[in-house]
Amino acid sequence: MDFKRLDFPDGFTFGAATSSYQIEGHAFGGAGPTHWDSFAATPGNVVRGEHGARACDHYHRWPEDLDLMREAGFDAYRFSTSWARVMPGGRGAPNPEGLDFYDRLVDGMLERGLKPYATLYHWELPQPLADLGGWRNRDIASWFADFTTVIMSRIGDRVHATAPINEPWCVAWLSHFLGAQAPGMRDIRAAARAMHHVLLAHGKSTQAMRALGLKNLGAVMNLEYSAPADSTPEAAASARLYDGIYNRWFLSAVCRKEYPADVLEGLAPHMPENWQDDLDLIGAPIDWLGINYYTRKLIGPDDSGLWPHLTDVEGPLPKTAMGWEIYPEGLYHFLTWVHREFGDGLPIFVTENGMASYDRLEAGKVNDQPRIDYLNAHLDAVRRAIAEGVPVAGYFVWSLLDNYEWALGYDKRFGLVHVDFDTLERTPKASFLALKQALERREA
Ligand code: GBH
Repeated sequence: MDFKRLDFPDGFTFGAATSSYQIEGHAFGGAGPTHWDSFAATPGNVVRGEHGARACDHYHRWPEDLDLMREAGFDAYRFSTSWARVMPGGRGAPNPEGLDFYDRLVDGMLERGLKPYATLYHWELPQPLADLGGWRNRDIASWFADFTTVIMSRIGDRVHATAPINEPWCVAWLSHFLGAQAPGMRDIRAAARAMHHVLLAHGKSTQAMRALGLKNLGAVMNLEYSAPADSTPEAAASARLYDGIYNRWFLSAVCRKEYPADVLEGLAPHMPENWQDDLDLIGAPIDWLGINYYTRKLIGPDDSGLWPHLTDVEGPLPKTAMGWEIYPEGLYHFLTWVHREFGDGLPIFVTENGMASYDRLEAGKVNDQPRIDYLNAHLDAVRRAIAEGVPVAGYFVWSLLDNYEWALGYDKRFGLVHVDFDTLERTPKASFLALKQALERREA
């Protein structure tokens, strides 16, 4: 890597991130069905119909995986808890085995000197709640607050920091308007409701954790840089609206207790009644902001005749295996912009950043130089933001392991550690070894 630990401020947190459904193996330990299992079982939704039933078998191999975290020299591990593992029906009786699992996992982190950063929801909604309308149903905010209380009563005393929901845009827009993730809807009314309810759930969950006396509560947003596809005013307006739906909707609500007017123009007719009354709760104080950043998009108008009239066109920059442009400047932009416009002095974490490639194991090694380059360039953007006074407090690589990449199945590999999905053997890639070297603590 092009950096050493000492190039970052004292106490800067380095970590890696994962999520429950993508690594644990949902078939194990008495977890209930989720809308991701249903989505994956419906032909056409997921590449080869792949699902998370076994995934990386982290459910059984977690000690080995935490050992890898420690070996890399990380300070913190960002993981998520599966609602359906903890409460198989989504509501009602908890599954003791599920609670025990997260209890052991958190202790395992502490034993290895890793700070636990928990995300309570990373996309696998219990199917019984999906059957009741899922994120379209206002009650989801209370169901989620109840789940929050159950899981955090068990592990909250040892967790270092917590965010209720990973990437509200994905939960709401990607899943209910673009149809790309469970439940796979393409419906503006469903989307508008989910856009509001996901934030209400964030607020209620935060409130439940405050009631338990927990601290260090944050929010994790996925931000995507939007650039106009060409030099027309129409493209400029489209890119601006994309930024509104993707980025400003969530940041404005949580940090300013308001929705941006340009997005409301399209969503207001479909919003649940009296949404205004919820903004106080949605915007209750938090302690940190998390940014997941991967790429940028070139945006222009479309001719569908339907709001929001947006389309994206292929950009000219080098791309990852996801087809996503590599654009580190976007991370610099977001760190400085979020700090200036929304942060109000809050510490900012890069809670995810990383790239997919089609890595191959050759003679026991994986040479993933492009990932090393990607991480270098983005960590450089982080350092530039810090040098300008942005309080960036930590950086988490997505991801520790190759894992279930949602609708794209298993062959887009994001891991620092290669996973053979037949034998489940883990092999640290070159990027893991490079990071380990950079993170080494040497006596001055
Ligand atoms: C993260 O989301 C997730 O938190 C994580 O679970 C996942 O494994 C990881 O990314 C890698 O995908 O080209 O039109 O599909 C990132 C949010 C939303 C970022 C979609 C890129 C591309 C839009 N992503 N976006 S499109």
